[in-house]
Amino acid sequence: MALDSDTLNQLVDTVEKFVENRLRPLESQVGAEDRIPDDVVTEMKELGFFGLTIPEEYGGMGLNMSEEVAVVRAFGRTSPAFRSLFGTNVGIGSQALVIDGTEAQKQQYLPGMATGEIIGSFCLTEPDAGSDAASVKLTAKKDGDEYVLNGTKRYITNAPKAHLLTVFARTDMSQAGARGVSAFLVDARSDGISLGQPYRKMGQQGTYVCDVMFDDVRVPAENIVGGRENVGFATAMKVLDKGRLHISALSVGVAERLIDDSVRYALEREQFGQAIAEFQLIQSMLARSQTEMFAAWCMVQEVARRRDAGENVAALAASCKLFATEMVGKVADNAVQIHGGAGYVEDYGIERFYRDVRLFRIYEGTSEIQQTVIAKDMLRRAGS
Ligand code: COS
Repeated sequence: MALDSDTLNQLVDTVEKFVENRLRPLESQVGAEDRIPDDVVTEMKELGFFGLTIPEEYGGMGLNMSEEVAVVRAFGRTSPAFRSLFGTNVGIGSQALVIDGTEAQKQQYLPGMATGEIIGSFCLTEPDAGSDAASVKLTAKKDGDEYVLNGTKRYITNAPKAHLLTVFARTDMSQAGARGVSAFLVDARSDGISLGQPYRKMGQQGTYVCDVMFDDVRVPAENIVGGRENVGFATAMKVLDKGRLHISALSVGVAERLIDDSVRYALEREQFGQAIAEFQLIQSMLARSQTEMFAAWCMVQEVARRRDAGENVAALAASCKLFATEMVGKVADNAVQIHGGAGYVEDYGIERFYRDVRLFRIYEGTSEIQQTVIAKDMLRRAGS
């Protein structure tokens, strides 16, 4: 649905205040302890953040893409770990169901996801299937009115907390690529599922990521997303089109935060008898950061609008993710440079953001994969 502008402004305002007053003071604690305090999780559930994009008829807020990017941008102004907590419910962990699920599947799971009672995870990546996502090897063999799943999923965000897994598995063993893949809704507590140790990561402390192993896991046939075999790869790609816009908006929000911090520091810090903000080489870093952040935000808003209007935005979403995630990498690098020694040590939190944003260029499709998607679309158009 489209909210009226007052309601959307109120929602963004609520998020901005929550980020400012509640989350920002906890950033260094979350970074050090590698966990988000339980009372914050409860408050986020109460504020409805887990259900931002889940349709209203299932208890969510039903934000469209333009509204989602506005809210996610506001969440970008603090450590990405906080957004990750509900990010899979709002994004890749629920959207296969929202986009392609049957009515019965939606009714069964979406209300719980909207409240945060059910945490969803998206299980696509495997030890040998990352960028080449169509080559998934995890098998789902039909046995009566069930499927039996065997294999391993890797680097699964929120898996340690998940109740519902969207698992992409090979149902047609005679097809090596995209055509033989189906999406399943799997109860994370099913017999035969085990979890790896949570990964120790370069950044984004406070997010939970591990491997998920499937050993003869029996899943009812009715849990195949949309009730259709061998169309799961297209479902995954549709989910990722949306996810890539979401990560782009998040990148814009983080960039704004880092630019604000850099401006403040440049005005305070004095060298050679004046604030370093007076030096044109510092101004150059600030101006480039601001310009590229603004360009990314214009792209994100335009593509979100076009998706809401029903356009296929696969290549445009890839363009946004490529540009916005590379942009925030440069902005974070400039922020460290402007802060100098203060940017490299822990105290100001800048080095933490520098490490956190590195993931944006990797997950939900690397920068290289985004270029592949864009170029393939260009060549297809030229050929048709
Ligand atoms: N929306 C709907 N359908 C799509 C689609 C999209 N955005 N993109 C592809 N498809 C469909 C295609 O239409 C095609 O269907 P048909 O076989 O019926 O024609 C099918 O999916 C296969 O598409 P394609 O041939 O383009 O697949 P490739 O194997 O070449 O892979 C890439 C495409 C590389 C782009 C894909 O594997 C990818 O995005 N990889 C990165 C995965 C990723 O982001 N991983 C992160 C893990 S999740 S955090």
